[in-house]
Amino acid sequence: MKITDIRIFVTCPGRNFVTVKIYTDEGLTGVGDATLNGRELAVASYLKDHVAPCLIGRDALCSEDIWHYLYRGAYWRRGPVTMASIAGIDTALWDIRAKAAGMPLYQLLGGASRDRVLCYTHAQGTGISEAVVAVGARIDEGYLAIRAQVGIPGLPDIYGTGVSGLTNTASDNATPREEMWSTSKYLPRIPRLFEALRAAHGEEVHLLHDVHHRLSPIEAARLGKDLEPFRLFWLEDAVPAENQEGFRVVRQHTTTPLAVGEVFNTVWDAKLLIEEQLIDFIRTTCVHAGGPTALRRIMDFAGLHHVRTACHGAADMSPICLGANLHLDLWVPNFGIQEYSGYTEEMLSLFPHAWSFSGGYLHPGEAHGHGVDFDESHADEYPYQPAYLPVNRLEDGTLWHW
Ligand code: EZ4
Ligand code: CO
Repeated sequence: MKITDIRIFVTCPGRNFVTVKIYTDEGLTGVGDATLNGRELAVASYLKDHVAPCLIGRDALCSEDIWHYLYRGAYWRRGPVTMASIAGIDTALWDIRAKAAGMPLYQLLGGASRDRVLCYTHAQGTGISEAVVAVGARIDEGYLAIRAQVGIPGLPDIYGTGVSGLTNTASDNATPREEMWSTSKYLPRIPRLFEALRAAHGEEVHLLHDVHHRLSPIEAARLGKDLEPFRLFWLEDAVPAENQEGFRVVRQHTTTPLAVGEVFNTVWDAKLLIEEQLIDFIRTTCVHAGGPTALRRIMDFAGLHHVRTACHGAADMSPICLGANLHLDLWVPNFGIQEYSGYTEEMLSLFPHAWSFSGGYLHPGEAHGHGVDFDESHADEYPYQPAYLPVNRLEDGTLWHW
């Protein structure tokens, strides 16, 4: 089965998505997500100018060889632009392989290890009482696991609160918005949030929190300790993880479970974290970690070391990424949870999908392939719009981690 064409679409149905579509001489097509929020056009150029021309005429079923051809063959390995590009191709090729086999993708991986996939969603408030109400609304919608974020008195809206964590598109955001951060104001605030959440909603609901890489190891250790009475499902991205050894300090001091890895591109970014069992959940996801070929290797490596999976699933990865993740989630023995922050109707209209949500769980569906399509006939209606993630500064103006 030969690859006859590869087309790259950058569309903005509310936010920018990079979509790869591969066509074959047998009429089968496959789609993959290659979105890299804030750097979409770099990935599109990498694919159009450097990848697609090298793949025309190759066997669409040789996805393993094509993965290594793109990873080793570039000489310049790793990095978010390269790995999102490889992911777009690899996800589309797995879609084609599963369609050719006449099966949903999870069947090719080894079949279902569970009936359904536990997911968590987001809730937030500028104030604690608002966050408590928002979490309650999510519980009423059927969610069993909820990530809670809250604003900090004396600071404008921070990550994950107000509107800032949810939208970053276009018109109002053609250059990165600037947010403000204070660790000393943040640290005592978060335990008060979870104290209020447990008092209002009880012990059963799974509660999560995302630090978004803003603390030092010893500060994160303190926060983990302070949160222990409230039994979090996890504390996410407690410190910037370029320095994997930093997690040793956090780990030594707290029994709050730790999750990290949404910005990782390869297993090398998490090798020490996993081998030393410094984390409980690895957050690598299809689009940023090189597609199903690479992600399942990371998942198996994690499984050997008692680390469970927790694919990143915020709305700045397309519904194709979520669909592909769900097949890996249904199969992987060491599954933990799947992030699911949802999509607008406009986004979903461009990406018809077989996955479904019910009672706090997702399922990838039984469609052949990964079950998510791309309606290219409407692509022109949603042209790319410049948009960036925010940047973050301390109160004195120092640029900080966002
Ligand atoms: O900020 O996907 O856990 N989810 C997150 C996300 C990230 C965005 C960055 O592009 O941290 O909301
Ligand atoms: Co996160």
